Amino acid sequence: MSLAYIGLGSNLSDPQAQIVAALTKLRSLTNCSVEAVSSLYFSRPMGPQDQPDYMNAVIALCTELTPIELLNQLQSIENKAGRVRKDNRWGARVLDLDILLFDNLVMNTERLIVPHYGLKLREFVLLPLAEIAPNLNLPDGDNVLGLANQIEKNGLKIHSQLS
Ligand code: 5RU
Ligand code: CA
Ligand code: CA
Repeated sequence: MSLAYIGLGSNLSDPQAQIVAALTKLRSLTNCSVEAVSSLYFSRPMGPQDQPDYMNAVIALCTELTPIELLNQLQSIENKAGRVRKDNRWGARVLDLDILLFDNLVMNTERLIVPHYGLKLREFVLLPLAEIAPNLNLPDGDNVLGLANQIEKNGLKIHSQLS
């Protein structure tokens, strides 16, 4: 069994409903169990600014899938939510599911980079992660709560609980 941390994001087509629906689908994945769920956060767009505000959350998922099998499942959920990959990289999306961490694994392949390359730079990842795993250390030894306490909040706020 492995423990993966997954980032959820949406800024189109009722973001809150998208995140809640994605959580339901993640709970129903076979050989997976959702171990922890952060609050739902309201966040300003990072990267391109000409897009709606986001909702973001992070969950801990206990799984017997390999990292690539998990990625395939996440992309299938994104696609079923109606995600269309346009040429505007980093533009608005109905659902984005990212593998943030997978045990203490470090991997860098064409399809998958773990830990997620943006993990330490994004308040909408670090704060929800620190909410559910403050004592967690990254593969490089950095502590999640320490990183979260140092990052600029950029207007990030808790929107609601996700049960
Ligand atoms: C550049 C910098 C590009 C940071 C990206 C999200 C980035 C976002 C999200 C919020 C993107 C990738 N902003 N911007 N939440 N994704 N708040 O999930 F994150 S595009
Ligand atoms: Ca992302
Ligand atoms: Ca992604």
